[in-house]
Amino acid sequence: MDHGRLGEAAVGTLDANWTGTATLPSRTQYPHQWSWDSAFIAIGLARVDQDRAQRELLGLLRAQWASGRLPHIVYGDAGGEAYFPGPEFWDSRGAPDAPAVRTSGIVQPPVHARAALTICARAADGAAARRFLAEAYPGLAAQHRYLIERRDLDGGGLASIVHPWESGTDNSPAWDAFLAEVSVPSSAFVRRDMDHVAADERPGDADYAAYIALAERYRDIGYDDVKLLDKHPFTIEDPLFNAILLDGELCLAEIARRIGRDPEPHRRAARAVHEGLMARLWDEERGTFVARDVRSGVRAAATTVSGFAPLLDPWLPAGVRDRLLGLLLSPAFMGGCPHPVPTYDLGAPAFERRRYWRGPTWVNTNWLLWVGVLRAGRDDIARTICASTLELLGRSGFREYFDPVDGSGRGAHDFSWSAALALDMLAAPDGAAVPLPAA
Ligand code: 9WN
Repeated sequence: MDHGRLGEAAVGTLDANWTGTATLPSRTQYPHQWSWDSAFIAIGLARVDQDRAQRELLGLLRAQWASGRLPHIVYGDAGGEAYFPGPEFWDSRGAPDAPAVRTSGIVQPPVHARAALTICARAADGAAARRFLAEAYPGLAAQHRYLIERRDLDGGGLASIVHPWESGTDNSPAWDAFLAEVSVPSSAFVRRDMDHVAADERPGDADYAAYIALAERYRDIGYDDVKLLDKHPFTIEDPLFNAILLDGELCLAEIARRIGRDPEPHRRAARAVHEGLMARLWDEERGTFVARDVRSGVRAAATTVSGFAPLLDPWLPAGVRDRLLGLLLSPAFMGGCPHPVPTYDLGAPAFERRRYWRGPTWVNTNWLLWVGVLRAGRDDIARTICASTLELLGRSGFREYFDPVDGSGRGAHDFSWSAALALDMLAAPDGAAVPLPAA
């Protein structure tokens, strides 16, 4: 499909998923507002509709808890049966700091500060864009403060995730060994996620039961992060989540500078995450960053796409950066399949071409890697990632994820962030307009 038609189709998909206040990731599979989806969607919308891009992000921020927690789902009118778990499951209204609107109780990677800065970078009216930044900044700063103050569980400089859904890469093989420690029974429940998507493209029942059990555990301690180390069986430092946190702090520093606030606390916070990433998650032997259990110090054995996310870190030592780029280009990832970048090592025994987060290529991780390699000064790799992502979307449509070997689409159809990030890449394939805020 030529790029003009691809762009028109992307706008059509985003229009069809717009509710009037937010963009649903998918009308069938995910019929509510999701947190990091809205950030990616706002980045794409900023290319075609400033007003909607700003409303997408500001609307999400209105569902923020008083503690700064930005929930991963904001429930709309789709009805309790449309998606499981629904609002009753999370019982957010039972938490003292929750907002009036019904939400989940967990978070997702904080791509939102980058989204806000990107919206501003695309705005024709500079004064209006600064007003938008001033409106978004307090919520974004509170979101980051929550992660840095409440989720750095032992003072090591990194935020922990307490559920695979918080990673955004929910079914990643990186969680397998940690999930095996979670004792499941949960209450009885009915899965809704296979009503529209084939079972072999979704998590297995054992993983799903562990997700529900873990979410219940967190809910039942009242979402009280002080109790996590004692009472919660899944507290993991993830390289993707923390690299996005670092990048987000640098974006916040730039936003602060533009609206006359002090950028320094954000730069210091970014630097602390950098120190934590290097000290805790860099695996010298494997030449990549890996997830780590904050309680036991045990590291995940799986080598996944999340390990490349620290390319977003401008302080990465040259030797570390070059080893990461070597692995990225190797037959295990970009060099080993026609439709990169696979989310998991192509040669790993547990690699699966179709199952969500256990091998398929995703547009949001490609987009993050695109920004990461631009940050690393590798415009040549950025061009390759951009071209192959757009080729895949032209061939198979705005699917949720793709088989990296034959390029076929998998998961939900008409998926919003696939369309939105296509718009961003189509507008500047060389990444010339991607904000890379000063370190
Ligand atoms: C659970 C909405 C979300 C994305 C996640 C993706 C998937 C949900 C699910 O869909 O997760 O949050 O039910 O599978 O893994 O990254 O935000 O698109």
